[in-house]
Amino acid sequence: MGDLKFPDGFLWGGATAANQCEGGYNLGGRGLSSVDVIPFGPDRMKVARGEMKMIECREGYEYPAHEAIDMYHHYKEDIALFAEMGFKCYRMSISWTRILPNGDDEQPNEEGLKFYEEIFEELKKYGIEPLVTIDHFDTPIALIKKYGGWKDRRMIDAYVHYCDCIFRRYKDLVKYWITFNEINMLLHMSFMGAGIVFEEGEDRQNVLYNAAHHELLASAKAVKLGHELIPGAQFGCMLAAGQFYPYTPDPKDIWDGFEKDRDNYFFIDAQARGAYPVWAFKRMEAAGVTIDMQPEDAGILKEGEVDFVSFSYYASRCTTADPEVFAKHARPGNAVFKAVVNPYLKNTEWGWQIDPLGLRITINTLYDRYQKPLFIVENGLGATDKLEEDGTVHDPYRIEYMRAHIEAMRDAVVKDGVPLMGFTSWGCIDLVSASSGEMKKRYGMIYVDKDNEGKGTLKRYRKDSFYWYKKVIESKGEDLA
Ligand code: BGP
Repeated sequence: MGDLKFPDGFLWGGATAANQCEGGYNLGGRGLSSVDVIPFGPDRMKVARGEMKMIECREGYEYPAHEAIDMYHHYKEDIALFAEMGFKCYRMSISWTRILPNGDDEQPNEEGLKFYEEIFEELKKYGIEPLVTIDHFDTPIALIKKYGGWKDRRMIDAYVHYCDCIFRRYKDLVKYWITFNEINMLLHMSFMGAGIVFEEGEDRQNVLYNAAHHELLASAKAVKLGHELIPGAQFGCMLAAGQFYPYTPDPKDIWDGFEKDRDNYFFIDAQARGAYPVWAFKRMEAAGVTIDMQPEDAGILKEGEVDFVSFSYYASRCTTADPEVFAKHARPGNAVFKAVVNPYLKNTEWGWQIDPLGLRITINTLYDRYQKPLFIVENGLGATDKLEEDGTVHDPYRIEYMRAHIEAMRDAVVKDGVPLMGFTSWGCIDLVSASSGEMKKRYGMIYVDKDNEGKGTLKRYRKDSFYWYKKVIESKGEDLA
């Protein structure tokens, strides 16, 4: 049994993002950010994808990020609960506009800086290591108005200035950093990922790949600056991962999956290898995409290689080159990644396919490709929970999901020998869903009393999975019963 333990120093924990849990959107001098204007309801996806312009809060709409679960006022209580579960690590993000309300103010907002400093001090009290995402679906509205978000190269300087402010202030408190959350999401949810609203007649591919270029340069510059300012700190990139499987053994399907994986790896190739892969230039050329490549850019990418590769994993994806088969078996609903249904897998209530072995496959693929330490910074099950009258929440389905995925991760570590730095379970406390804006889609091991209509006491409750995960961490992953 002994060899089933994860190594000492493995960073067990949970993950959240400012925009999905913090609330207090207009408090403490905070400026408006992209996520603050992404509404609940039928227009959400259109806005998140950059297909409907909404860069201010409008009458008649509900904006779940404004209050979220009000961690702004509850963080002490929440961190105490994380500590009770035995967290070694807490992944969170800093809200850019809490630090720089207009995104590029010369002087940072002291109240915002203080807020996160207090959080980091609180974590330190319990020996919890923060893992900080610098930009988790978070583009300042003022910069969207000024530059059109990441379409514009000037975003790089604004971002690096933001990094400079937080690196200097938190250099003694934060050792692990992630430059951009799910950087490949820029291709799928362009407003949420990069503050991009498509204009009439604009060449979308051209816009997207230039925005990607800007984010990649910004990431590289941040890594370089961070290494200079915070000796010993480690910087990671972050991928929305999940291998594409071919629907059939037809080589055309294999190639289709291969190409779709490459669309995502494109970003991580640049961040983890410090250069664009050669095929990317060919593909861009074929698609008529021209990147604004300045003479210094290749050097910037090279100097800004990340130390580790982090990723989210919820499901594998399945694809086919045959449009008719694709149409017939397409995943229903407003799926973020276009894919077909894999008949071998079960679905969550939200139609996400459950594939724990896919996690082992993904971990090994990423390690084969990059040979850098990996970090699973998101994984979990979004499900409906029921708060019982006695304050308990019975969530065996979540325990089952987590057990299977932790087992697969353990196989990758113990049997395959992949160096994995840690595992932070997504939405360790219930929070607002990024894709649907719902509270009902709960990932937490801590229940928060709030519903889709925004009603509830915001009181926190321990679910059954809370006690289960505590035991997993205590036993270093050996006891998953
Ligand atoms: C990832 C995001 C998270 C999170 C998660 C779950 O894409 O990085 O912010 O929300 O997915 O997705 P959802 O909230 O849509 O269920």
